[in-house]
Amino acid sequence: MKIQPKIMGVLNVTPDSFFDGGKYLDIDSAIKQAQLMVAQGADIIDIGGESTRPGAETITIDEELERTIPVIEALFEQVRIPISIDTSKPEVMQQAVFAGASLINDVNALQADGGLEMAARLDCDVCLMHRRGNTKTMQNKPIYNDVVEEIGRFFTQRLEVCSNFGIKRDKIILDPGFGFGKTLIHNLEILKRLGEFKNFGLPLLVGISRKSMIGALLNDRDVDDRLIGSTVATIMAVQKGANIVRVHDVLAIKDALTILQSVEEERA
Ligand code: 7PJ
Repeated sequence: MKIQPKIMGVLNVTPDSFFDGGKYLDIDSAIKQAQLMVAQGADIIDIGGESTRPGAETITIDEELERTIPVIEALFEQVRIPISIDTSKPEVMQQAVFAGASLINDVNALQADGGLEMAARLDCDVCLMHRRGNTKTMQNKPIYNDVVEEIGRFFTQRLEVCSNFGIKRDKIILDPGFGFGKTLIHNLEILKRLGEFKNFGLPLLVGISRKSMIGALLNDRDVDDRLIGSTVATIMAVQKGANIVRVHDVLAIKDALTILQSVEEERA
């Protein structure tokens, strides 16, 4: 089995993201962190200007542009790997791509007004993530009959809509959206059955890194102490077919993947 997943390093230029919020608000520290992640083995850098943690405040387009665009411009000059923009706002997608981003990572799966038209026009890669509700409502007791089946149905619908808008299927990446409107048990079921999403024949992206599901499984472990748990869960996702892993801790994940790949390929 050939396992060649890509590592997407998270770079949040926000004051309030749950793990790295406030750390990379100025351009210099953002660039330094991105360069560190590249040196550690990141294949993609994902820039986010708006926290999507449960209950987070929404911000204006201008605020999101001010936070993200200068960082993307600087990164585009200084790093040689693809830059992804974590946004749901069409205006931010556009300016981010003009500034050098080549992947739109939308936790809202292009459901904002104008999102589909913009993604079609920009003609770059798009990650469609599943979530239930929005950041304010998504943790209100989500109920699913069969969570994997329902996410799959959502993917089918969004792929059809994307196709109608002229977004080519080979540009699309799917993500079941761990923690977005799911209970702990739903998240476990999604991870266990992740391989079922391979039926779409598209790359799968997963973001588990330091999420509350890891804390919950480890006796409410604080976010700073979830590295081992999130590394193990991320590697399990890779073994079940994840092609891109969105992580805060590039070095740990790179090491874990190196071990996994060496064993699978029986070579050093
Ligand atoms: C995800 C994301 C995820 C994708 C966030 C966090 C919350 N984008 N953005 N997938 N999570 N595609 O990092 O915990 O799971 S923000």
